[in-house]
Amino acid sequence: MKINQLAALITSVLFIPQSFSATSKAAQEAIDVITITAPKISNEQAIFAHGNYIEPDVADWLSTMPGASINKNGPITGIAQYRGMYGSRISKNIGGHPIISAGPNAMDAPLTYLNPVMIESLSLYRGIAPVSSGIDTIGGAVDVTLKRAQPSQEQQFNGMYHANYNEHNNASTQSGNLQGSGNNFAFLLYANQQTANDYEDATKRAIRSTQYDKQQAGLDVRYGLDELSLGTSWHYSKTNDTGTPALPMDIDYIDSNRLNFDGDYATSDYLFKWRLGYQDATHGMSNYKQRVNMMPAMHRYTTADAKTWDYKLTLNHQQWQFGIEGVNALHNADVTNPNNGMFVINNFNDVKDIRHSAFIQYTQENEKRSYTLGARIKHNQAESGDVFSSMSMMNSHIMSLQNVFNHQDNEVSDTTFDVVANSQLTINNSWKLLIGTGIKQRAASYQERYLWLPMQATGGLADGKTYIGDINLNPETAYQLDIGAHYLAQGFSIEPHLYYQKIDNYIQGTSVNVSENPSVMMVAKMMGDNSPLQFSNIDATIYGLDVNWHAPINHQFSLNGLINYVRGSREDINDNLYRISPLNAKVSLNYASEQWQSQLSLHAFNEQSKISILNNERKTPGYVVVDWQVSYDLNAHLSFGLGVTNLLNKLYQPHLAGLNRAGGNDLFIGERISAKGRAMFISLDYQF
Ligand SMILES: [Cu+2]
Repeated sequence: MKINQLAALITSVLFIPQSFSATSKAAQEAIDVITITAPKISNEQAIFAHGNYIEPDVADWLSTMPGASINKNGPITGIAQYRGMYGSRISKNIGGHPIISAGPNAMDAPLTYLNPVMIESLSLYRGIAPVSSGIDTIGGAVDVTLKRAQPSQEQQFNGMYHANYNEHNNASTQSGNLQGSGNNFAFLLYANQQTANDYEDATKRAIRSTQYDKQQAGLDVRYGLDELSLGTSWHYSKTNDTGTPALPMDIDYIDSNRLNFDGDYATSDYLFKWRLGYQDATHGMSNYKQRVNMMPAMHRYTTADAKTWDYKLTLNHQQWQFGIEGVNALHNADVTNPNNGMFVINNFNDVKDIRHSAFIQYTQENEKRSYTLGARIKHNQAESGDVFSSMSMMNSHIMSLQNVFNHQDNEVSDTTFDVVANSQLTINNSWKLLIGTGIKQRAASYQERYLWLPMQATGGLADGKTYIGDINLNPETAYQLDIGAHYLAQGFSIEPHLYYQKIDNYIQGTSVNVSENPSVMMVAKMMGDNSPLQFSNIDATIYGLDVNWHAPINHQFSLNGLINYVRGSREDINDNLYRISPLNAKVSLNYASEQWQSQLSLHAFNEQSKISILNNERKTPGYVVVDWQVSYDLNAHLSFGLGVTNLLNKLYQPHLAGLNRAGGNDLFIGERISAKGRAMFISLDYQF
């Protein structure tokens, strides 16, 4: 394989439905999947979007996919947003497993456990995700296929090394992997290191709390013979001193180990797959180590941990897929003050979030049409241990909240379900019609239920509001419709999708009622928020449009682009949903020859004036960013890259980046976080 097919810089997004195995191929046909394939590009596949090894946060790859964007709370803390939904509403399937964040503010959001070198491909289900794609897919599903060892009869040995350096903030990445196989066994070993200093915006203001330092390593061992394959893997991830300026604290450390056992057994008629996973993550964060905090009495250090078991078993037979899947997570988080040994708050204590599910999916296809029907039933169970705060001794309101929480029945369970129908209709040689509809449910997250003291531990909302939970929240129910058309002729293609969904019991903050909750109000005031919010069931509507297109110019040049529009509104009060991506469009000019590849891209964002008043959200103006990159393949082993991001050195504030919360910054507290000014990087790829 030529190295330009392996080029680290340019990867592709395919419109073709992805096939995961021979037997499950049929089951994928009616479903529209967009895939970013990390290393391999074959020439007949059109390039529709780009992922790259330069971004330290894999979540940033999503900005090249129609309908997707990223809520950015820090340089390596990106939360996936798809068509106006984000956080636990979007399922992330990573190598067959969910990854559960240890941090109650998702500083270790699932995609932060990845790095480019460990990824085979990143896919997004466009439209309404099939029930097979995850337990909770109300907002969509991201599916990450990890690189795995490839067992073979004959002996093989190969590997790769990637390095890049960015002069702007001294950012560097070094990663590599080694793979060996023979006698039906194989191993894959990888390691990755990413570090950077704080960056500066286009006016040379230093943006404090944007440094990062992350190391990852892993081993995958696999056996494969005839119908059977068996594998086990271990992933280690360690983050130190990493900023999250949009959140009330920064990452002091995140330390995690994941173990996985899996296997496939395939006969001519059946495909049986199983996955068993375990994750143990601990995480410390502070509001004084990496940002200036002049009030020692207000210094806080939070230690959080999560231990998670998960399983998934599936059986494919002809057009049918059956599966059972579940996750069992245990969460703790304690807040302390390093200057006061007596101070403690059990933010979350012994919180269990247990979800079991079973699904069935049927796919039928012929030349004219194909469709997929599926249903999943889910049992959601949650409970919490007793909580305590040292402040309750001095404060009757905190004592009251603590007593009420500890004396109520904290164990709840809900049965929820998803049903989905997706279909593709071939109209003629050029046109296809895609229609999807579904009803999806999601039970509340543990933060939404068990946040007993008004705090900002909200799964990364980063709105600066203090929240309180509600144990008895009803599950959300979304009624979804997606209509798309795909046109392809003479290499030109375009695929617009219109979507609409109405969500009953959408879980969202609403104003705390003072007469019902006087203690919440008093404690929130003490914490500096005069209008705290409580997670509540409201009704909401989300609709929009996304389009992607590709146009070849000649053998070397091509154009491709995206348009994304989403609108979300609350139905309980006259307000918009919070942190919704503004209207944006992206156009890229691509060049590819034997040894050279280049891409010039322009991403234009409209102002966002549809903001959530209740969440104190502020408008942002529009802007245009231009990026350019080039790579050169010296031979089949060695390749070099060079690029400039924000080429025009434009000062801009992405709407989804949030507001600065880090003291000692060149930005005021509460000012929108500016993006990085012009930055140049170089990269090197070697493979053998
Ligand atoms: Cu954290």
